[in-house]
Amino acid sequence: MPDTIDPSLQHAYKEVLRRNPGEHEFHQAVEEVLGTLGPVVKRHPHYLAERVIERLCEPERQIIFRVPWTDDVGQVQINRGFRVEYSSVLGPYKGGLRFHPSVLLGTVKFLGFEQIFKNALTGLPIGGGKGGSDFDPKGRSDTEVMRFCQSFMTELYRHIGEYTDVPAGDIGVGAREIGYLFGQYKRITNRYEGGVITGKGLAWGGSQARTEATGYGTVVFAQEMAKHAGLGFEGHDVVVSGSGNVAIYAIEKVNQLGGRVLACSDSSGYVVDEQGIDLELLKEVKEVQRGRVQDYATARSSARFVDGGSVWDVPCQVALPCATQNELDEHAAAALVRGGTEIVAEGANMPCTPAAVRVFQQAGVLFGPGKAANAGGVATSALEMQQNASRDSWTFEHTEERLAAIMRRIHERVVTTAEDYDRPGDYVFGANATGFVQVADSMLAMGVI
Ligand code: NDP
Ligand code: 2IT
Repeated sequence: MPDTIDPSLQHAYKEVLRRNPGEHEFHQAVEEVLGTLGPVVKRHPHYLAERVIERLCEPERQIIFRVPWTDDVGQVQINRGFRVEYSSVLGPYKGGLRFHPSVLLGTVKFLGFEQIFKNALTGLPIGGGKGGSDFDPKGRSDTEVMRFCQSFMTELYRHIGEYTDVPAGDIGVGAREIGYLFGQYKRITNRYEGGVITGKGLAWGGSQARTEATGYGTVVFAQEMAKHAGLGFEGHDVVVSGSGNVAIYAIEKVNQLGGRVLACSDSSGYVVDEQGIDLELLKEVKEVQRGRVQDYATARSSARFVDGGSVWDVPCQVALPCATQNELDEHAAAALVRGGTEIVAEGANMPCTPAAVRVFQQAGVLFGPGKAANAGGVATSALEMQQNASRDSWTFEHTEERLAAIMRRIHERVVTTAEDYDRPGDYVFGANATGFVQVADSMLAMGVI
């Protein structure tokens, strides 16, 4: 039993291990949250008596289904689809879909568990859920992706709805996939129910600034962390991992705020560009050509590609992990500390291992966990739902201002809770405790659910 978990919560954690064998990422996400809740249940012992934590560790509903489809050469392919409807206490289940060959039930459960507390932090009426498939869109034609998405939605449509469960994108699911998914939902149900899915195109019910929201929000959160600690942001060297949706718009916002992004990556390696990443070129390579960061380096003389290396070897003041879970371990964290990193904000979900987080905290590096730092994506999804419900569409400026205000408010809530428990600067504690208390109190108000 990990000694990070307060004795009063160890039984709940043991049950999670027993009931969910082999789901290491889910165990890790639960351990991380339970590991911080000791002082909270000491102050509010009725959470223990009412078994709120045991209830929250068990998803409300888990859906697993077969996704058969035919590829371009006529071969039948079979994938597995998931939707974990984790908690609807604050609103309809809300969270993205991930299409990646590594996706297992435990992956979706870890992401759904995180999503409950993240969504609570946004202050908007959204519950927590997540879904996806072990389908790999890489190397597939548009028609294959379309057939896969249509088959996936042919099962999923019966479980979702504007007041029930509202999916969106995540790794491997962007505007193209959302279009195919929404098209099939509309066709099966004969309803133009815009609020059933978010991340839609701007011409058909999408929100301005949703594409940018996660990356922008992460950088706004990092800037708030810097301000709170009396540090600057302008002129800072920044390293971003990944080169997908979150990474690209994190880079864009760093540039707008006067920082310089020296490196970014994908699963094959990383690029360093001493002139700073050329965002237009990166967007062309990744968003238009669906290429690799190596192609970026080939097209730019100031850049070099490092095959298979760790992007965290590049010294920087601000590190923004924006790729995937457990991509930054304690060795990478130690390299960053040696290189002078002052702030780490997680654009991805759970990208830093628990050992890496300990290295940062022991070294006095400010560490913003994903639940708080990357909440701007789902928050703007909730703004998309608002616009759909009111048959309205806001300007980019208005939507971005709402996003920034939400990120500042999350920062304030997290900092206030941490101070209230005499743990100033502990963003991990602040985020978990704030999200948990809101969800727990709401659950208790609704009885034994
Ligand atoms: P994308 O699919 O757009 O991009 C993912 C990026 O991460 C790619 O560069 C990809 O490289 C890299 N990556 C993925 N898996 C691995 C891996 N196993 N090892 C190394 N690199 C990897 O996804 P997003 O940008 O949308 O998502 C990135 C992270 O942000 C995820 O953790 C997601 O859960 C989180 N997130 C996303 C939100 C959103 O709104 N999209 C909101 C909040 C969090 P490659 O192309 O080589 O696979
Ligand atoms: O992890 C996340 O918060 C997302 N992938 C976004 C979810 C959403 O519903 O916009």
